[in-house]
Amino acid sequence: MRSGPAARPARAPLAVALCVTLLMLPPGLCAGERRRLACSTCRGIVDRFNQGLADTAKKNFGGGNTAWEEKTLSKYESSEIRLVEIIEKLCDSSNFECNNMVEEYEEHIEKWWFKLKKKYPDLFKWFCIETIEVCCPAGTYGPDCLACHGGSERPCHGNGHCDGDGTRGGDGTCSCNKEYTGDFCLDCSNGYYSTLRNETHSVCTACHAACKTCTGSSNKDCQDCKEGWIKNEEAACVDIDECAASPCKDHQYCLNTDGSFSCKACDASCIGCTGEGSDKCKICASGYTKEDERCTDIDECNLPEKVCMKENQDCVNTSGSYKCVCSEGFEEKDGACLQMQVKYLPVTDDE
Ligand SMILES: *[C@@H]1O[C@H](CO)[C@@H](O)[C@H](O)[C@H]1NC(C)=O
Ligand SMILES: *[C@@H]1O[C@H](CO)[C@@H](O)[C@H](O)[C@H]1NC(C)=O
Ligand SMILES: [Ca+2]
Repeated sequence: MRSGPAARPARAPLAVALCVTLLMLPPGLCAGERRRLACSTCRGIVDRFNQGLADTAKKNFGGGNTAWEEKTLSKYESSEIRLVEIIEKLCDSSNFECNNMVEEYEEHIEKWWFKLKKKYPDLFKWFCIETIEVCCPAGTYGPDCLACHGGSERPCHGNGHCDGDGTRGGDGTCSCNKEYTGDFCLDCSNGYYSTLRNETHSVCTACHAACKTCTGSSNKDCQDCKEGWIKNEEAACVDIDECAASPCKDHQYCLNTDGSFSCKACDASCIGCTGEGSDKCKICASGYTKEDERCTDIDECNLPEKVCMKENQDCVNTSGSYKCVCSEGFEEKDGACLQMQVKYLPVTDDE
């Protein structure tokens, strides 16, 4: 049904020029983008309009309902004052597209407010779709609101998004959800198999982690194994133990995982290891010694033979080594630990 003046918005030449030069898009595509934008602008205006209706619904009329109030309330309800209040808040001042659209079509909104809103209560439908023709009904797209691929009832069979859906832009083609593929989002993507398929519905479910492609849910239903998996005697895809081939460096150990593996650094106390921690060392690193199956730090400061030989020098045990430092009150000078010189400020006594 068509109602009201149905003039198409005039394509502003400036906007088209901007679109072509700034976005570097072919003019055809650009017009489609502009039509999509126009619809979302219109949708925004209608949302704000409805918000404005809600915000002004009880305006100035708290408390009891006297006869006077009821009369005035119903007068305000469809008054020009209320309409103006709502229209004032339809766009943020910085929103050029919105302000432009409201300015261009304000008469339509007024006409709807005073004459048509009882007959056409859905402002979005009346204004955006049927009157200024910047949007389409859900499930349709393009200048003539054609049905999306897969039909307007369930565009893309409910398994994807129809390009331009609900706008005067787009081309109606489907971008399918990751599980689905094909022009109509009925086929299963690689890694998914069909669990339901009839004329109108298609449901695809993820294969087992081991499969690249499959016909069912288990690792025996794989057509091809995913990388990192291999077919065994029972034709099931199973994890490859990459670690069996010792792929890691000398200071690393290998960790096998489902479908993959990784190389991890050995503990600092090890030279070579078979796993995480100081209890998995092949050999202990220098400064460490095996103690209860673990490579533990040697306390060089506690060896029978003194390691820090200089006078006034203390030994400090560190992980994998030790340090020789001057004792408190002594400082390093020319390779020796000398008593610290306490410096006194010269005292001036001028009296
Ligand atoms: C197709 O499957 C869906 C989902 O199970 C079902 O609702 C629908 O009735 C089926 N249609 C036909 C034609 O069998
Ligand atoms: C110092 O030596 C002891 C051995 O008695 C050791 O347990 C400790 O962890 C070592 N290292 C440090 C940094 O304290
Ligand atoms: Ca593996």
